[in-house]
Amino acid sequence: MKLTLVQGDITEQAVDAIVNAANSSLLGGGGVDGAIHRKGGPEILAECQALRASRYGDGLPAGEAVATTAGRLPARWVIHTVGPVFSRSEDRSHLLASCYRESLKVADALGAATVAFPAVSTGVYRWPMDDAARISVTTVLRSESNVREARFVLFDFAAYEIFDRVLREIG
Ligand code: AR6
Repeated sequence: MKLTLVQGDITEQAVDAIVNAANSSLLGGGGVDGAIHRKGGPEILAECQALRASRYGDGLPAGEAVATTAGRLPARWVIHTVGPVFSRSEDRSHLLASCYRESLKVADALGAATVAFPAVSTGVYRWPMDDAARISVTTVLRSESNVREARFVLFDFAAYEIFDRVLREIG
């Protein structure tokens, strides 16, 4: 698997699947989640509501992932994953790593060859970017997957620089 980095907006990526940093409700929110639902249109929310009614009555747990249509976005699918809220008193890094592993499993099941990831948990959920970059890059590099390209899409240049440095150190 090739790991690439770009600075940009994940909703504009022409890949097979983009990953959403969702919350357990699957019913939308701010940040990446808000942008995906706004630009992708109501079809995404309709599928999320159906998933709540069928498989996830109590919500999607942190660390898990599930796919829907991408509606009007250039991608074919949105893979919704729920990152952990950062905590100084409890190590939740296994849950953050799980978001990337489970998203890649869902991508494999879909037959997606190209997948774009945001920096899950680094916005509203307050995970420090440097630590998140380390966990995310390590997990993706170690994952067994048929995905050809895993693309990290960093919203601002500061985040891009951090991922770039971590990738040089680890990759
Ligand atoms: N493209 C790429 N990255 C983005 C974009 C975008 N369009 N918009 C923001 N980011 P966040 P979380 C970056 O808050 O921390 C929502 O309300 C952003 O700069 O979207 O996992 C959900 O419904 C940050 O680095 O996700 C949940 O309630 C990163 O994406 C909660 O936020 C993630 O920030 C999830 O919080």
